[in-house]
Amino acid sequence: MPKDKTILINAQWQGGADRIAHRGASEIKRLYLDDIETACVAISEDESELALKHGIIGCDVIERQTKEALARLRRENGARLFTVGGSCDADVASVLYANERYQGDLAVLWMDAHGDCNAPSESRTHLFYGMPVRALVGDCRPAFAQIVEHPLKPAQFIHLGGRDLDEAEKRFIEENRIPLIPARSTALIEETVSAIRRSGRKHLYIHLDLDVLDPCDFPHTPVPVRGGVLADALLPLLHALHKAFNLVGLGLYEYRGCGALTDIIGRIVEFGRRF
Ligand SMILES: [Mn+2]
Repeated sequence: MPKDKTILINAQWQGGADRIAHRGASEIKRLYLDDIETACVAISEDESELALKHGIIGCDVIERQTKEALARLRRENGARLFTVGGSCDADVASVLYANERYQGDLAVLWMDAHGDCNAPSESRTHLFYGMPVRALVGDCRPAFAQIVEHPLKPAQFIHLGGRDLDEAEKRFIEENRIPLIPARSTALIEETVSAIRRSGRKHLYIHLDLDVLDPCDFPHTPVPVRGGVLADALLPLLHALHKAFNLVGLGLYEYRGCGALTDIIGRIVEFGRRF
């Protein structure tokens, strides 16, 4: 029998080459998830492992950790998962696992101020946290060729809240007709539900980069961008999506620890534990 829910701590930080995301994941584990069994991915803290390869900073260590995270998720065999990161790229393993488990019948809602969809050749920074969507669709080859055995299709993605996109990212989103829902849509829930419905997929995975939120409401993230989703709109959206779809995964990323409990993280984690 599969375990119903896997809670994975994946503090991978190498995608942003900044250990701030590692500390953020550890803080969420310590302050919000100390009373519950979690699976932890072993993450290197060695800053000498950030060599550039295949256009990706830290390619080797990121590949190794992603493989380990995926193997761990397969062993845990949860029907649903709640992952706490880490930088956005830590979600590659979790999305791959969900897509594998539900045999491609999966829509991925990518909630993020950024596109996260540069190919290695398009990226100016070569930081992998700007590339996870392209890794998932198999566009980071030769990197990840052995890990992404069954790439997702761009049509599985819906983007929400993107407002700081590079030109190459805008092109990728347009050419693949990926729906891009504005953070301040006056019909945020309806627009999101209908975009996911149009994908034709039955299962839903939500990638939640905290920088999708407006920095006035939530500033504790490494790369804040003005004009985000209002904190009061986030939980109603998550609950509405849970009601409308078969929610099988949630990933929470890019927390810059502030050393104290916050209401919004508390509510997201509570949702992640319960859905
Ligand atoms: Mn991101």
